[in-house]
Order: sequence, then structure tokens, then C-alpha cells
Amino acid sequence: MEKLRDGYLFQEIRRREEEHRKKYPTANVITLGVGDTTQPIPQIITSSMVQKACALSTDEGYSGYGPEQGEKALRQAIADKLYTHVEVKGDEVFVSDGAQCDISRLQLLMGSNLTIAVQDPSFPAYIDTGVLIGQTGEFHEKTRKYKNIEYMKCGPENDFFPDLSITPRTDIIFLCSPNNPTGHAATRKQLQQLVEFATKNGSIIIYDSAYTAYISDDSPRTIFEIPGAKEVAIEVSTFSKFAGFTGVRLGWTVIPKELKYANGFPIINDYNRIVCTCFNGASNIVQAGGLTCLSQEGYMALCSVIDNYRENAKILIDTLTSLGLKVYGGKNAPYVWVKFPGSSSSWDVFTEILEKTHIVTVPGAGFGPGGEGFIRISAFGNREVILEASKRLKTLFK
Ligand code: PL4
Repeated sequence: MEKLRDGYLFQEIRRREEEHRKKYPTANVITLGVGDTTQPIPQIITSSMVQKACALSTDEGYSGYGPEQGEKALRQAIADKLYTHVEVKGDEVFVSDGAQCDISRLQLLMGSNLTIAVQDPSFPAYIDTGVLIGQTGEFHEKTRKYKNIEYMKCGPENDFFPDLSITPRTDIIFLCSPNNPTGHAATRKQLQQLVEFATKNGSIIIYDSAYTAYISDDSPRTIFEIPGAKEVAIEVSTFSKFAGFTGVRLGWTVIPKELKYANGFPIINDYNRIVCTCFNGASNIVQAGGLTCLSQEGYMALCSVIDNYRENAKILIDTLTSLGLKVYGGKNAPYVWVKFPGSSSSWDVFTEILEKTHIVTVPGAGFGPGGEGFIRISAFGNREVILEASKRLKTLFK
């Protein structure tokens, strides 16, 4: 705990937002910081949860603890509907209360005595949970990096994908695609290189596909589209960004049976043990909602919500580009990643934007030293808010 840096990034953003609201009590503060969904969940999905909840009040409909790994029907629906062109089996899917919790459970499975690599910048939970479990050494103030963690720089200069020719071997490689915060979706070729790299080195890839529903080009939707990936990769994902379940809480992890330790023992057996020991299964009400998300009608309703966020991202990209800024992301992810001119730190730019426009963003440095000089803006607002934010941003940079 003592090795953890500052507060957790998103807590710090919320703290600064609250301070700002106290300082300017009448300001109309716009929150495009923490990547939280804002649009209502389609009624067909909430109705199924209501129905399930009501059934719990009946003799026939009551159920208690379910299988720790998730309801069989939901595991199979995830395998069938979200892994359509690849072979993922229902019993390789572990349903959970969210990707963030799964990342922690995977860290528990892996333990402290190993090395990890992360994209720089990346979602801070990979590093912070690594610190919690004791994988890292001390934090170096000068480099802003932890000892024992391999930071794989991802910026415009390398198409936001790690240069594997200079990346040392680690036991675990965290890769998030589409990436939070840069919005870059790894191409098929990049993922093939990664799978080859992990195979050669005997590393395990933990692939976070939380934003896969936002991919609008032909980038792979899952690491399992890459031949050989089932021998080297675990995939973590979530209903949060795809179904607006950030508060409802539902996610899953795929552990292929082919993934084994060097001694040939299947990792899925150990993960099953962890899940049964440290988790008692996702809420049965929520799992009913998850199943409806994957029905044809539920899925179509969700696609229109996602399209709406995509359009928001386009509005933000157009606004910022028209101001002459270099803008990345937003096409395959609900985040816009903006490079700011000058040498101000990204926390200073964050403060300037907040002070002058009352818009909360996230400073790039919060995602690792490679994020310095950038700001992340979330497209998860509602349309009116995004239009108002665009208007205010124009006044800031004109
Ligand atoms: C705010 C790449 C957001 N309180 O909701 P989950 O647990 O299923 O998914 C969490 C998650 C997993 N993987 C990736 C993510 O980006 C997220 C969510 N990230 C963001 O703004 O970057 C919400 C963060 C949350 C937190 O503290 O992390």
C-alpha cells in the first residue's frame, strides 16, 4: 500500500471536480472525465431485470447462490454471440461483476513473483493492482515509473502500439484494445506480432476488450481472432461500456482450455479455484439483464446507444481538429485523445480547461508517463452536453 502513488487516478479527478464545484457553486460543470456512461439502458433490458427480481418473490422463481462461474445460459450466449467467428466455448467464459474486479482476480491468480508489461499510457488499474499484489519495486519520482514494470511506450510515433523489437520479455503482458486512453484499436498485423512475441517468450497476454463494441473498422474484436492466441491469451471484458452497465455491474473473462503453465497444467483450473474461493457469482438479476442484452432485440437497441456515443466522439474530434489540435482516438473508442501544444504538464492543462470552461477531462499523465502532453475527453455525455462542451472548448482555444 505504501508503494502506491497518490490517490487512484479517478478518485483524484472526482476530488478535484468536487473542489471546483465548491469554488464555483453556480457553474454548470460538464463531466467528460471518468468514462461513465450516461444514456438510459433500453427498456427491454431493464424489464427483464424487473421480471427476474419479481420472480424472486415467488416459490417457483426464487433462486439463491448460483454457479460462481455464471449461469450456463449466459456463459453460452457470450460465447455464441460475442465470439461469432472464433471458437470460444461456454465453459471457458467466467461471468463476473465487472472487468476491473476480474483484473484484480487475475492478479491474485498470477501472484507477486513475476514481471508485467503495460502499454504506456494505459488504464491505471493494471499497474495499481500489480503494486497491490506486490509485483513492483519502488516508484522512481524522476521517471514516474515503478521498478519491475515494463512500460511499453505507445504514441503517434509508433502508431500507438508497442515496439516489440525493443520490449524485454515479461511473464505477463497487459494489452487493451481499443486502448484506454488513446482509443487505438490494434490491427490484425499488430496482434499477430504480439501473439508471436508471447509464444516465443512463454508470456501470457491479458487482453482487455472493454471497448470492442466501439470498433468501426476491420480491427479484430477479440484477441482470439489471431491464430495461436488461445495458447497464450486471457481476455477480460465487460457489459459496462457496451450496455451502460457501469452501475449495474456485469463482466466476463475468457480462459481458454489450451492456455497452460510451462508444466502443462491448465490455467483455467486455477482460475476456477480462485473464482469459487474469492467470488460468489454475479447477481442473478443482473445476469438476466445480460442475457437480454445478447438477444437480437436487446443487442439492436444497444447498437443505437453506441452509435449515439460514436456521433458524440465525432463532434468532439471535429471541434478540436478545427482548432488546429492533433486529435487521436474517437473512431474505435469513446475517448478522444488530444495532444496539446507547448510544454505545460497535462495536469496544468486539465486545470486550465476546468477553470476556463468548467469541463472535467482526464490529464494524460494519469495513464502513465507516456500520456504526458495529452488530455483524454470522454464522449459518454448526452448530446446537448457534448454540443455545449464543444462550444466552450472553441472559446478556450480561439
Ligand atoms: C472508473 C480498459 C473507465 N471507477 O466497469 P468495469 O469494471 O467492467 O470495467 C472497468 C474498466 C476495465 N477496463 C478498461 C476500462 O477503461 C475500464 C473502465 N474505465 C475510465 O474512465 O477509464 C472508468 C474508470 C472506475 C475506476 O476507478 O477505474
